[in-house]
Amino acid sequence: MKLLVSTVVAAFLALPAFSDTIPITLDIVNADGAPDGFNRSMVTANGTYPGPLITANKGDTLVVTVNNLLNDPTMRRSTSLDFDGLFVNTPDSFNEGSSFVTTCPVAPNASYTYTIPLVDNQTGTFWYHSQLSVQYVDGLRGALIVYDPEDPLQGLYDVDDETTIWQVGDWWHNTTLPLLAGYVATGIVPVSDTGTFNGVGRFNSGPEVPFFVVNVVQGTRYRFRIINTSARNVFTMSVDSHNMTIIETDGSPTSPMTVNSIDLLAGQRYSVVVEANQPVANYWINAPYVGGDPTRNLNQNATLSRAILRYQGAPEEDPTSPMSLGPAGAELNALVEANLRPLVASPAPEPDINITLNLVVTAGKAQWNINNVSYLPPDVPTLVKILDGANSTDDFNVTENTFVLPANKIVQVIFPPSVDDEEHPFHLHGNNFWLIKSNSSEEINTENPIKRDVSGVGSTGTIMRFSTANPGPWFFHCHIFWHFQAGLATVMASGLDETREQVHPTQTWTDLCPAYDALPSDLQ
Ligand SMILES: [Cu+2]
Repeated sequence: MKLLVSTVVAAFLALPAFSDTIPITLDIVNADGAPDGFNRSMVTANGTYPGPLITANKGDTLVVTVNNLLNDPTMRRSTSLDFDGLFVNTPDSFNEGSSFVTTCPVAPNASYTYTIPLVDNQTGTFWYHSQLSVQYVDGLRGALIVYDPEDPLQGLYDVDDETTIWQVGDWWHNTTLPLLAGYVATGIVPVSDTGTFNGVGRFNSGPEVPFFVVNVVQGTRYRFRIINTSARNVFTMSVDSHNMTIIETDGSPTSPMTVNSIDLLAGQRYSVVVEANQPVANYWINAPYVGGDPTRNLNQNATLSRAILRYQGAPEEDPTSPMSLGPAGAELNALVEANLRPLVASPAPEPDINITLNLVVTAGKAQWNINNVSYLPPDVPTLVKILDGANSTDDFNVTENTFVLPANKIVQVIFPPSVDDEEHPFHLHGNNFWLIKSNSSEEINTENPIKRDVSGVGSTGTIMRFSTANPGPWFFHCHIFWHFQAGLATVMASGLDETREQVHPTQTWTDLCPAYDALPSDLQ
């Protein structure tokens, strides 16, 4: 045992020699933009939607400085950044960015630096977004890629760079404060105007904004990294006349699996290899979406959600083939999540603790309950309460829906089948989970389940397991941010004593709460 430990320590100490510190500055500013041809004020990082691409290599440390310069009163003025899918070790949990769970938001005209070491050799496709209310709906979202210089699947593709990232997302013409007020008044989740592909989209009767063009060279294999940065919509991705071979699921390498259509719920990511093996031409990349009743928003036209795969040598024009919604009928070979397997198979550990979560909506209201509790953000963040000595469930508000768990255990979360027209993409912060039962199948798989950090909860039921070896208060919520805002969230708070021992926040972090609390409500 002693030998083993010293080997592990030696391997760990060898890492920093190869790791870099990646400094990134994001000015969070209101900027006018027209991703789909409709001009509106947005919340952005550095003025663009999507925000600037963040890249790093395995083992690097991200040092992200956020300067909050927001000044548009129709949207939230404070902000907070979450780095979706990254493992965050307990000592760094205070920099994890979840408003009122691990931090307070950053006030207008203030700055904050999130320092996040990339741990556990984690690599893959991630993204960042505001984690304050539904602020990311206003545009504050961007890709975050962690490259693996020793990728075991590198032999399957030739190109993997800033040109091979596909960000699809839902887009609204109105800003979030009025949209949220409408949701609260009616209980009807806002239906998006548009879907965007790398920040470009079209709506019914809108201007013909040029579709995003993905350039390829015949005979080359591309690793496309697909991210659904939506707050609601499900996107279905396909490329006319081309297959997609999935090799990564939410940052976990998966056994190569070839399909021709992939559904992504909000927050989900996949890497796919596409071989440019067809005649030189233009091909549609189809990215139709669903999210609510389209008759509630007549701007919406999912057929217009697409991009162009353009072979070198092809004319600079739209493909001549029909704008379909992708393969259908006998042609369809769609991803079934339950069929995915990890690249390296290993069984899921047996659970020590079982938790059943029942999701119920209050009819006609913007209110979701989990086990009869609708989550409300506390005034004092969960982590602050833990550092101040919280020891049991009683030390948190009932509406924090916080599950106090021991460290170093395996927790199984069971979502019974739920009847609702939308699948809820449940997302665990700071960690990932074994997907024991996918909503896509009746099969229970403890032998070789995939690990991911967002999976759908719906009509057939879902079972996940996660380890509490990395203690902390980890948000666990629906990634339909309208539902999240309506209370569809819990906090999995593990190892409270261990958290106190390991978390030593900076004074700058400690100062965030009094600064935020002192703000008038229109600046919060
Ligand atoms: Cu939901």
